[in-house]
Amino acid sequence: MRTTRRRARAALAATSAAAAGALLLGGAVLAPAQGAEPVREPWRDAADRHDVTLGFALSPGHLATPGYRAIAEREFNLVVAENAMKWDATEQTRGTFSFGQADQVADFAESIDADLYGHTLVWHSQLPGWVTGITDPADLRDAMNDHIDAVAGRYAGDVVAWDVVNELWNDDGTRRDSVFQRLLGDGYVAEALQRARQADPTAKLCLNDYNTDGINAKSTAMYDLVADLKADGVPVDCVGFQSHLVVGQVPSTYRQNLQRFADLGVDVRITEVDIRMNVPASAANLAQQARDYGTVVSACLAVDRCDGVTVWGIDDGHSWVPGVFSGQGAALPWDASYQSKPAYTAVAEALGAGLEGGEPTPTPTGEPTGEPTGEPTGEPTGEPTGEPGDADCAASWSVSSWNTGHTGSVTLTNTGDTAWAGWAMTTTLPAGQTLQQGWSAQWSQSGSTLTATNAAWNGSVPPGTSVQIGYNASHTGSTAAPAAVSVNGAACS
Ligand code: G2I
Repeated sequence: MRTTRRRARAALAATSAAAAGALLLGGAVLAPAQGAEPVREPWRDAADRHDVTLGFALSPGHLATPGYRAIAEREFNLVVAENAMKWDATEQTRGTFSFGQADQVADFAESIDADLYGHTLVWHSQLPGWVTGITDPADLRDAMNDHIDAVAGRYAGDVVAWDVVNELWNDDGTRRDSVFQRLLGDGYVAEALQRARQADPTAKLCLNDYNTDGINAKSTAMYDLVADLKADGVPVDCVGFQSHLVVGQVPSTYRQNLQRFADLGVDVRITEVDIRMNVPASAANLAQQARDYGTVVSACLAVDRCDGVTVWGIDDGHSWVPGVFSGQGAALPWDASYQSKPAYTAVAEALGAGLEGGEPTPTPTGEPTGEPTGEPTGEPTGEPTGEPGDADCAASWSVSSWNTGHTGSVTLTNTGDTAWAGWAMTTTLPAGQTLQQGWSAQWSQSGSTLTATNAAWNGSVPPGTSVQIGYNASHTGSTAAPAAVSVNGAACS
């Protein structure tokens, strides 16, 4: 075991010295880098107020680049190794462990007083050939146990959570083929979790996957497994949702999915978010990407057991996306020159980050929305109000309920030809429903009228794009979705 200490996150509400020190580098303000933009409070300081962590995937070699390093030091209070703690990086030869890069990641996390997140112990990918070549189950079990003992044991006490098993599912919810699945069967997941608990009794132990972000066959398979593991007393503390997303496609059930896992009694985390698009990036896609990042962060903040959000990298110049998805990229909140993108501001605003030395939660420069007032803002729709045939919006409303409450997920789509420069949605809640809390908008209820006005970061909605918002409500029996929805006074289809 190394001797570094775990960061006491809740005790660190104050602005970090590292963050303040990183503001200036060579006389230039680095984050955000565009001179006309206000300088935001660091993400990590705003995140501390919510008792969540904002993380990034670190490849330690990039720290030699000043622009990268300054953002890393300023914005994040959690660090995960992008590759350095994987099996091929730590045990390329059986029984011979190399922790050089992994230690650099751990040391950097400690140097900025950030949590260290462990990724990953058991995964079908980035496995050395000697592991995939094993044919005897007992031999593989020994190899897996020894690997977990060595890697989790080395960082025991330092790592707040481990992705113990990564990507165990196919998209249809069946088990993914791997040497572990083939030789050890379904039980390898429980075995790995139990071994990890022995190796590091204090780290939370997680299962992590992609395409499990909304409610679907794959996430339901994960859900059922976690329920079974907990029923059997197997140590599973958390589930990671990678959220490698496509612009404009945050699943409508995103928050609801996080909540159902939280309700099972595990913590959740967005572990690897990036939001890709065709490149070169259009302004419309960058704006949609900002809304999507805001939706992701807001969803986490709306779920009590969500520990935080990790971005899979910092800048578009160091991202796995272009190498795997031809013609796509621009998936991260900073561009390849370390200039902040609209997504950076959206995350800051979702966290309630204020201006440095100034106002809390300001309206971003360049956004035409102004303060949401409950009234339609800016140029409304160009259409008269109220006629269903004149609608230039579409609304989809889904409700997921339990005994006394329900969650509503709402997608509002601009079906007109003109961008919404701010929006206000109104509807009538069925009798007995009372708003408790909402996200990605400012929500209020007066009598049975429910209103949601845009947040500062999602007011601008170009034609053909959508915003996703949601809320929790109590109910006295009826969990029906509202019958009719209006945006800026026009009835939606
Ligand atoms: O694929 C995206 C992520 C999906 N979830 C699990 C994550 O661990 C995974 O991360 C990516 C890294 O971002 C890439 O950097 O995992 C890839 C491997 O599956 C990483 O790519 C590998 C390249 O394939 C190797 O050729 C290269 O040697 O990165 C290695 C180190 O640069």
